[in-house]
Amino acid sequence: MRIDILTIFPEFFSVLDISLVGKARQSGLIELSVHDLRDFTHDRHRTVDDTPYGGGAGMVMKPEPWGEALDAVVDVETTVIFPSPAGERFTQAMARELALAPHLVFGCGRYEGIDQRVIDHTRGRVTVREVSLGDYVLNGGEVAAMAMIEAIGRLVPGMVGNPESLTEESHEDGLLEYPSYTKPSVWRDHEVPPVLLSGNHGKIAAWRHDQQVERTRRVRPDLLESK
Ligand code: JCH
Repeated sequence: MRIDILTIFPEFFSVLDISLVGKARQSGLIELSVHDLRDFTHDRHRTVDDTPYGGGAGMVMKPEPWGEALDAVVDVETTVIFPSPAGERFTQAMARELALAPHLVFGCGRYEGIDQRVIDHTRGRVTVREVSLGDYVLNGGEVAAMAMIEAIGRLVPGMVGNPESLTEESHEDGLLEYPSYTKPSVWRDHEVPPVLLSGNHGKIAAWRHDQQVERTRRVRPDLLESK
């Protein structure tokens, strides 16, 4: 998979070198390039923003640098993702779907966002998704893009170190995960649930499932409503 990132803060993405995605990059499974949007400006001040039509607070990202940057990286098989607080919600199912794409471009906005014509124009050419990480407001698309790249990158087919548990993880079956424990069996007077030391794999599986259901009912009852 190829990933291109368009941003005015390319240095943000240096952290990807040391994350799980770093391994996928070394193995050649993920080819990641970060592009500075200001390299697609032509004025002395490398301007990327301007005042909003219709008035209001803040600044909006100008369409011209975005048009040129997207022209430079997009081809027919590209999916362009614009992180946005106004997008559809990012989910594990979306991560799975996007992990199968040959080429992703993340358009990371700042200020109050990107001139909407950039998104509409791009949608006329390739697959475009405006995606929200969650119902809270970030200062730009970079942190959202990084979270999505980590969630997608670990699912890319052939990714080494994928545990067998990938299919039974949180949210795949609509339930939260069961709690995990390791040695020592007693720590600061807290015992590991005895069933996990019993060696009875049937009982262990049943207990873990009960824990999943109980935890989901307690902290995420919304996940049970669609079941
Ligand atoms: C972004 C902003 C609109 C502030 C600029 C680009 C994504 N889940 C999620 N939360 N926030 C984002 C996100 C993504 C891209 C950009 N901003 C800042 C945008 C606003 O409207 C009131 C406010 C935020």
